[in-house]
Amino acid sequence: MPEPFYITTPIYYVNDVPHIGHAYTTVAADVLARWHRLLGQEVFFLTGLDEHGQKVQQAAAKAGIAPQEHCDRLTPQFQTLWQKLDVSNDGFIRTTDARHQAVVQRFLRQLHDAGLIYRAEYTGWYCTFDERFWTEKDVDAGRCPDCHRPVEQLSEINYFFRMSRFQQRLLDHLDANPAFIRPESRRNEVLGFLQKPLEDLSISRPKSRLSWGIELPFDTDYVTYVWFDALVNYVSALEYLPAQPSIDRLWPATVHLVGKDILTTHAVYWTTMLMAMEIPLPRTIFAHGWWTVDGEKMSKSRGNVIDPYAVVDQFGADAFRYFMLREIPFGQDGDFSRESLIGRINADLANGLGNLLSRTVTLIQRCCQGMVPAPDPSAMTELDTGLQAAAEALIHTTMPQHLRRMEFNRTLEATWGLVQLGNQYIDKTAPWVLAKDPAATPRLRTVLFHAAETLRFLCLAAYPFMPQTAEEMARQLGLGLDFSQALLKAPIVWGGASGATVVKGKALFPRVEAVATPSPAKPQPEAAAPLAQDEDSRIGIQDFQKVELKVAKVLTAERVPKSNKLLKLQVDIGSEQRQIVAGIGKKYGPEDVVGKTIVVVANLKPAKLMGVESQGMVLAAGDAEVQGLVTFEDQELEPGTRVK
Ligand code: ME8
Repeated sequence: MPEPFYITTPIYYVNDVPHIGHAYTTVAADVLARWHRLLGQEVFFLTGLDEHGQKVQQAAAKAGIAPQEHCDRLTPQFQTLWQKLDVSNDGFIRTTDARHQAVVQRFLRQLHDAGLIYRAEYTGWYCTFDERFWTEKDVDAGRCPDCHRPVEQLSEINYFFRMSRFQQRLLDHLDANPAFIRPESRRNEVLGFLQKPLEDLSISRPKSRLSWGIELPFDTDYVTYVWFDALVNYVSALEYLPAQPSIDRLWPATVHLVGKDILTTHAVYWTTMLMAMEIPLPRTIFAHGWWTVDGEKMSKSRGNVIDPYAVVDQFGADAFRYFMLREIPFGQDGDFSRESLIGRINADLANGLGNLLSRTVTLIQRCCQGMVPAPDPSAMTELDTGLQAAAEALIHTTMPQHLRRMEFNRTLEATWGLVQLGNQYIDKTAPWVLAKDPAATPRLRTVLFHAAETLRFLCLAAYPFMPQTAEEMARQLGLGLDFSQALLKAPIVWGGASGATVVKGKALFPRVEAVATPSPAKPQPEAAAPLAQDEDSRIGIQDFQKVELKVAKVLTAERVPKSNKLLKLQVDIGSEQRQIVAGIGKKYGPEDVVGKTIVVVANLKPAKLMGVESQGMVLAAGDAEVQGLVTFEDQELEPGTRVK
């Protein structure tokens, strides 16, 4: 039996509703959970809420309700979001659960009895926001070195965990286990942090200052520091949550996924706590990067917090999941903008994957009575074997390699490499041309089989990232795939799509017009400096990618009556024939352009010119007067080939 895969997210504070940052970590964990289930591993995926501490107490006070009521009101906001995002967590923990509190108290007593918790007076600089003390040398001009809010001097009797005792053991562990903290840059941060002597950790708060917490079992005047309470969730959950998780079977956790903001609490506090409790350490702590919005830190005061509910309602869960994991390498910081999201939806999802599925299903319906044909070995070419090899390499080699390293964006890049190859394959093999020649039937059947089979592999590759899309693809392809099964436990074998009855369905991803609502209200700077003219009119690559440029072959041309400027062209753009009205008639006559290989904009909304419908636009040089048509003179290019 392979080792179980136990993955956790941070447990989020319930001081406010969830935002895209919380969704990011949770979706990333979900992708790994789904992937490992496909591989046939036992998976336990834990998420939950951190309900104690000052932040929650303050939020409840602001709302004028008791802290527990505040937590109970906010909990569904997280749980419903996870449902909307198709998060498949096995466990959901709340730290106000009496069973979790009992485990925390047991650990506290154990450490106290072992002399690893002691009482002492401490004077230091306290940051209310971060709920922690800083020493004189840490404080930066009266401000917290972490959040930069003002700190206040406090002298207090508290209980301390002898964290300093474990510094060398932690260094030794880091040394012996290079993959313990990932990525490498974060490991180096922790090593840097451990260059300074490690101090003991205050693990209590006097009730006179903060009452919302778990009472210390050995002093009822105190509650437990929220981080000591919260971190214990990763093991307490295994003791009592439903679905019979078991600490013996599941611990040590395979991976704690966290944001870079809480690296130290996990890499130093949690690991030393575990050492003190004589519990083995997790295999990996992975700290990912930080999302900003339109280049700015996300914050309530800036009014730019992105509501994941609104994004999912507008664009769907899968588009959001895809974008978050495709846009930036996991581990690095990234910027969220509606423009980039829409760019990805149109370019990768609608024009890429959606187009591949829709043209394949349409062609199978049109040419093979809706049934995926079997290939004819005598009609095979290198194009087919190349496509098969690429699909097999993706599922059996590239995906496992990248996902082992949590390289989500590279996994998706590789997957979309296959999507592109699939679309190019259809462009090159031109099944609509083969369909016209009865002698080409064996080739036609072979081509359509390969396109459908590639999509079957793509279903499996897409599933961890985009579960709804994978289900819909499987449905349209007529594949009875049950994704709750360990479909990749044994290598999947090329050939399974033949015989399936395809069902044409709605577009996987309708194109999104970019003019929708702007990013959430962002206060405008009072006197924004005007942008330089050229800077203002520049576009990003995503804008350019929205324009679908394709190679086309001019089949026929004639003048539009009563116009000396317009020519009516019939062009082959690979997937279909189009009528395009072009304003090139002063420079060219119909006889000049027939047979030419030109470039057209294929995704322009149809328009009427002098009463004649035009379903696209040709590219030509010149301003008011056309000076030359963009053509490919000496290359044999297939109609439909993408121009970038
Ligand atoms: O820290 N970009 O909870 P929290 C990326 N309760 N990820 C982000 C993000 C952003 N802008 N904002 C939040 C806590 N996150 C503690 C954790 S664990 C035992 C206790 C994600 O509600 C990221 O995972 O402040 C980050 O670490 C976490 O939310 C912080 O959530």
